[in-house]
Formats: sequence, C-alpha cells, structure tokens
Amino acid sequence: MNTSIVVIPTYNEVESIGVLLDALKLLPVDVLVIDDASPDGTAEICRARGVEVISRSGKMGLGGAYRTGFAVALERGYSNVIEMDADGSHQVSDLVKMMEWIGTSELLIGSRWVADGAIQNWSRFREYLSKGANAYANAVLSLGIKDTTSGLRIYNAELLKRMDISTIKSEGYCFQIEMTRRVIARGGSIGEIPITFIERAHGVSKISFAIALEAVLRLTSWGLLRLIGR
Ligand SMILES: Nc1nc2c(ncn2[C@@H]2O[C@H](COP(=O)(O)OP(=O)(O)OP(=O)(O)O)[C@@H](O)[C@H]2O)c(=O)[nH]1
Ligand SMILES: [Mg+2]
Repeated sequence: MNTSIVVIPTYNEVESIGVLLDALKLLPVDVLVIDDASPDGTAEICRARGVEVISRSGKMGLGGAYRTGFAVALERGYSNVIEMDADGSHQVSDLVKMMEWIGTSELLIGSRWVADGAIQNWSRFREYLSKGANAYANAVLSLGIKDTTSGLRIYNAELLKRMDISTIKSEGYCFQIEMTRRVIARGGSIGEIPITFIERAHGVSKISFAIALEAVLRLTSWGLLRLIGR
C-alpha cells in the first residue's frame, strides 16, 4: 500500500480513463475509481487494468462519489487523499509537481487562476463561467482562494478526518467550494499550486444547468447566513 490514494469519480469516461490510469501506474499512489454505473463500460476498463472500482447504482453526482471514496480512503489509513478528474483535464505531470508540496499545507489546490496557472482550449464562455463562480464565491464567503472550484487537490487525511465529510451536502462542482469553506472553518491551511487545465478532448462535460444552479443557490444561502451572523 502507498501512503497516497487518488480517488477518481467517473461517469462515461471510457475514452480517457485508460490513458490516465496507465500514467498513474508510474506514480507511488494507489487508485480508487467511483463509477456511477457508466453505460459506456468505464468500470470494465478500470478493472481490466487491475484498478479497484466502487460501482454506485446510477448517476448521483460528483459530491456523493467523493464522499464515498474519501470514507474508504480514511478507513484504510492513507495519509494523503487526492482528487482528480478522469476526463484528461488534469495532467499527471501537474499532480507530480503538486505532490512535491505535500506537507506544506493540509490542502493543496491545483489552481488555474494563480500566476503560472493556465487553461487550454477553453471557450471564453467557460473561462468567464469559472472566473465568475470564483469571484462570486469570494464575494459572498471571503475565502481568499483563487480557484475554489478546482477538482485537482491533495488533502491531508488528518484534515479530512476533522471535516465531518458526511455532512457536506453539495452534489455538483459546488462540492469543491463547500469543501474549501469547511477546510477554512476547521482552521486548515491551503496552498494553491499552478496547473494547466486542458479542456477534455473526448466525452461530454457533466456540467448542467442544474449543477450550476446548485452552486448559485448554495452560495447565496451561505452568503445570507453569513450576513446575519449564523
Ligand atoms: N461518479 C460520478 N462521477 C461524475 C459525475 N459527474 C461527473 N463525474 C466525473 O467527475 C469528473 C469531472 O466531471 P466533468 O464532466 O469533467 O465536469 P467538470 O470537470 O466539472 O466540467 P468540465 O469543465 O466541463 O470538464 C469526471 O471524471 C466525471 O466523469 C457523477 O454524477 N458521478
Ligand atoms: Mg472536466
């Protein structure tokens, strides 16, 4: 067993998951895939490579997939729990760079919006959506983090243990914002490491109107509760 585990949520990533798993094999990490019954055979591709898969019964959201994966990682005693997307947007070379910073902060965020961070092949719309979400999150919650929605992260296990992850409610990418907020509430330290985020070349984005709406509604209600001092 390695001391770090990469938890990868998947839904229909058959075209990109194989390349990612092959690259991760070269790193000192264990891998756990949380697949939501992808009809395209994503889970079979993983198992054929000897990678462990937890299969959930249907598409139930990124948040729940991570909660399941994190609980297993903590139960098994890993020291570092890594989040990574399966769609090719997160580069294994960036993860390697981030792993060099383990121990400097309890949460390391792979950040697109710090100096030397970058995006590739994104439409202006996607860029503004991401920057807008971060600006809104910072406006209502004063998090002071440049990329609160990034899904390439390394959590120190001791930090995760004091976060009561089962009470994190978000299901879409708002999960990343809620987790960041909880880290700050628990006094965790956060470091942002520049990464290059590359738009997926295969498959389709799972971001939907409902997922964006969840983020707006949750952020607004957290902001209002904060305003009235609760
Ligand atoms: N298990 C599970 N995984 C999911 C679900 N929704 C998305 N994912 C996975 O979570 C990762 C991120 O999803 P994407 O569709 O890339 O969404 P995103 O990265 O927020 O959006 P893009 O910027 O468009 O790529 C990918 O590995 C997806 O396969 C879900 O409901 N369940
Ligand atoms: Mg993606």
